Amino acid sequence: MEDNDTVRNDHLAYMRLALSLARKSPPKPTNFCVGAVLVDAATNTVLSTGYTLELPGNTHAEQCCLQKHAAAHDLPEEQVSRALPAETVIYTTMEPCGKRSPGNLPCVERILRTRTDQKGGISKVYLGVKEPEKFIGQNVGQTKLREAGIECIHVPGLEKDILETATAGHIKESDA
Ligand code: HJL
Ligand code: ZN
Repeated sequence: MEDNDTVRNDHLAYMRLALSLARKSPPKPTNFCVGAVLVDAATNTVLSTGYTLELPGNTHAEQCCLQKHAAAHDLPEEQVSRALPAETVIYTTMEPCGKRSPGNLPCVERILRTRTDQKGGISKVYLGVKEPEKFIGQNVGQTKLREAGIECIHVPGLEKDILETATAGHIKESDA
């Protein structure tokens, strides 16, 4: 018997959508191409989508998702929680970053910030793969989220495609 959560939301379908978004990200050797989908789990509807470098600047998928949703409600990203339903969740092909290059706020902080007012904000993060230890060593993203009471749930099944897409712009050993 499937639990209610599985009945209401097709996690793999949302992860596939996130992967199709990740494929739109311009490949670059210094980051990962990631896709993200913000979902109202109560009504099973997509609120916003994003992919790495979709918005101007050095933008991450989760960041684009939140910034686009905020902009659609005439809000700055810091106040996006005002436009988030009580059961908001995010699907991302790669676990959110806990650390970024200087001057960029990590996506974990952006997600935690949605929970600072009385309303729920983002309560669950569904992720396709952990971040490979290539740029920042071990990503502390999931640990930070869990410590703050946000559930991090691995959605299995697309790891190979997600990693191939994420590293599309990387220099392969065979090319060196
Ligand atoms: C996630 C993204 C993205 C990454 N991770 N979850 N979503 N690009 O959209 C993580 C990776 C960083 C590099 C370079 N990638 O992006 O650790 O310049 O992209 O801050 O460490 O850091 P910047
Ligand atoms: Zn990030």
